[in-house]
Amino acid sequence: MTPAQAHPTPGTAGWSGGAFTNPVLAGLHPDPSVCRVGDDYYLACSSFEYFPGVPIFHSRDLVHWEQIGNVLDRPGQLVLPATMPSSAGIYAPTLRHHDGRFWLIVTNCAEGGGNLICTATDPAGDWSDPVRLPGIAGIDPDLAWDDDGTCWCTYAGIEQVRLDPHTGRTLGPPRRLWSGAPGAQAPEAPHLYRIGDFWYLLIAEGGTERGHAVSIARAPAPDGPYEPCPANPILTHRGTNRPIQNTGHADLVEAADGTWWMVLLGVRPGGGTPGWHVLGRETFLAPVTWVDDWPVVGPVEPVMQAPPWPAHPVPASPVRDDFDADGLHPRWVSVRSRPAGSWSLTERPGWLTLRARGASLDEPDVTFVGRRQQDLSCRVRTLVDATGGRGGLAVRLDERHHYEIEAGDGEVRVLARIGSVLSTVATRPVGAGPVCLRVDVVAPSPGDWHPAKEPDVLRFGIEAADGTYDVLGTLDGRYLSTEVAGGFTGRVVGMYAGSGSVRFDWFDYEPRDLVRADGAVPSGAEPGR
Ligand code: 6LW
Repeated sequence: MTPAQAHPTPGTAGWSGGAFTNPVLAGLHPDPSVCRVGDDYYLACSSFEYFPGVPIFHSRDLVHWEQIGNVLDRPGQLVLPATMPSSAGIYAPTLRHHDGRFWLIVTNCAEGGGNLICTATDPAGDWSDPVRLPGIAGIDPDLAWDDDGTCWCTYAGIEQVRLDPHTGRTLGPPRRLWSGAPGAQAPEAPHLYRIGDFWYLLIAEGGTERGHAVSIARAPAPDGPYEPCPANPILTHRGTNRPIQNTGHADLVEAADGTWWMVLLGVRPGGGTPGWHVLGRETFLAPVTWVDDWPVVGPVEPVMQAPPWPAHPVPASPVRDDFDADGLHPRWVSVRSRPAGSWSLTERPGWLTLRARGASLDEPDVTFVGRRQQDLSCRVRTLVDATGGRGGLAVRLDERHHYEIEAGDGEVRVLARIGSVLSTVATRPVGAGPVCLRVDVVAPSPGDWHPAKEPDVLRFGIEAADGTYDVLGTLDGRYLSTEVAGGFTGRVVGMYAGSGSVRFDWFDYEPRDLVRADGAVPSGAEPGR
């Protein structure tokens, strides 16, 4: 690990001077699957223990993406039981458009889950109730249709079976296809495409950590025999000091102009060695060329040459959600479920009211409404009225790794849960009435590196009406990283209730990639999305 790897890279997708910045979908957005309909692109990601599940995005240029909904947004479509560990749940969708409909196939890795298909004519929803696929026993399912209408489902292993996608019935026994490099860990994430004279089988191998890679094989027919690409793996960053690591789990799409593109997951480790990534696995974009009928993809860089068409920026997400709308924006997620009665936008109009179930973020059924942390540095605040209970602002990795600042019983507390250790970092008496709780997440400045340097620090405190910030506790961010917590997710920041009813007037999420280590924002800093 070199100091170069410690440097923050641009986190906000943008497009200027003929270049775009990666990731194109920052924060916990792994396992991207993409399809094109005319000039419109659609993309879906994994969502694990969060409800609603499978966020779905639209773009006109492959760089700027706007969330248009979630595929699994009704309790009837998605049950994630309290017994389910975090990082289980919804894994690795494939999104395709076929026969006038969008098809989404995905695995629910929770008890009673399994593989399922939902369809929609409008990808923003409503999506159908799931068709269950009891005959498909692996994760990462893919759907592809051949010319005679046969539907092939290919999944991790790599195995394949013919499927009736309308009923979920498999037709014939599954067959092993090809498993990447002999002995490679975790052949998974298959996607099957008919391109020219060949069927191509794109897979991930090497595991989703630093050894992650993308490989490909081709065959004259969907069921083989498959010939591996002599240049495999066609993409990997293993053993390099590139700022983007763990590159793998890819999907291909042909643009309307005939150019080819790859979306894939990667991470941005920060701090010293071994490097900690805190935002989860993110979605990156890279151009693809073809040589001898094999796809060629270069290293994935933080800044890359823009596609050869005009940019189509999407509206920036507002910094503030005032909770004045009739419903919650699709970006808001809850842990496992969001039952009626646990939240309300009408109980006190203009406020989000949360009613406690589990007593803390240690509990699988905590009442929590949050959004993905998408920027290496950011400022998050919320105005809380805890007169009727106890609750506040949390940065969550999972049940065993979370920091929070909470109000209740006449005081504000900063709490840190790291594995089996729970610490009250600070307490401060406060007067009656709403209090503004704030956390500044600050990544180190470029050049500020030493072998054990943390990836970021989190400063929790109270903001007064005049903007004065009283920091109560500063915590090391490495303990809210995937390398420490394990699993497949990243940070989610949000509001929770630990007892009674807690009301939130507004919630601000402000990218601050230019925040200096001392917390000051240099003049000219863009507030961002
Ligand atoms: C997913 C697998 C993977 O099923 O991680 O990186 C798993 N790839 O394909 C969970 O996201």
